[in-house]
Amino acid sequence: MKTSMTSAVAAVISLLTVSVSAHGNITSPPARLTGPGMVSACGQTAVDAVLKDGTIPLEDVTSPAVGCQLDLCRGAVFSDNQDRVQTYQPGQVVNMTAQIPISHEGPMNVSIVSTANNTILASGANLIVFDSYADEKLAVLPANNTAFSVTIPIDIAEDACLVAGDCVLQWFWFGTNAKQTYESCVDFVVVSIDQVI
Ligand SMILES: *[C@@H]1O[C@H](CO)[C@@H](O)[C@H](O)[C@H]1NC(C)=O
Ligand SMILES: *[C@@H]1O[C@H](CO)[C@@H](O)[C@H](O)[C@H]1NC(C)=O
Ligand SMILES: *[C@@H]1O[C@H](CO)[C@@H](O)[C@H](O)[C@H]1NC(C)=O
Ligand SMILES: *[C@@H]1O[C@H](CO)[C@@H](O)[C@H](O)[C@H]1NC(C)=O
Ligand SMILES: *[C@@H]1O[C@H](CO)[C@@H](O)[C@H](O)[C@H]1NC(C)=O
Ligand SMILES: [Cu+2]
Repeated sequence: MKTSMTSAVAAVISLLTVSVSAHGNITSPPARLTGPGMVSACGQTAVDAVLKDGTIPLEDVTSPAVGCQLDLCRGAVFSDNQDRVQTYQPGQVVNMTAQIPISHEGPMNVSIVSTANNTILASGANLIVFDSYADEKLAVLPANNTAFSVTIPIDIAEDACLVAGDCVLQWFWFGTNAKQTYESCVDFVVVSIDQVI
């Protein structure tokens, strides 16, 4: 009995060890990943932390180098993600999926961020907003926590988001009590309908 008890405890502990380091990220569309550009900006230690847990909160990224922009896309940079750029039209509905292995209740939004200045584009603010997201008190999360959609604004400035790397759809979630921030970014360009035709 002692042995099976010990191994049961060990199994629980190992489960906890695994799950403690898994919180959330965007799984579709393809979101920014790490690469050599992020190693240059943030350092190998920070990148190793993200590689170890792709759902890590900003606060747990180890020893980010000075100049690493963790508060933009968790430090991931465009140069590492040039082959992941999505093309959207104004008014297009973009389906997104997230994984949330561990919940921490708090606000979430997806907004268009100008990467040049890490500022939310006026027309792209709060394309979706949850005042209360990832509530661990719920037995099951609402389906829209992990599958939702945003609409590319119809009135997006004509000269905004024309160049790949300029704009990201940033998923932002803050676990209020946990004080943990999660970010994933989808690089995209907006083409007008005339350009498509
Ligand atoms: C999301 O996390 C998984 C690990 O669960 C990782 O494989 C994947 O690269 C991460 N994606 C992003 C966009 O961070
Ligand atoms: C987006 O999701 C909706 C609702 O789940 C679905 O009806 C639609 O086909 C999806 N669109 C794409 C392009 O996958
Ligand atoms: C929406 O997300 C941005 C980051 O893209 C964040 O700065 C802002 O506080 C969020 N808004 C709310 C209401 O949580
Ligand atoms: C941030 O940069 C974008 C793109 O260059 C620009 O449209 C926007 O006005 C800038 N916002 C601020 C607050 O500087
Ligand atoms: C998500 O779903 C819940 C329950 O189904 C609903 O009450 C809530 O308004 C939805 N939130 C958003 C932002 O769509
Ligand atoms: Cu946590």
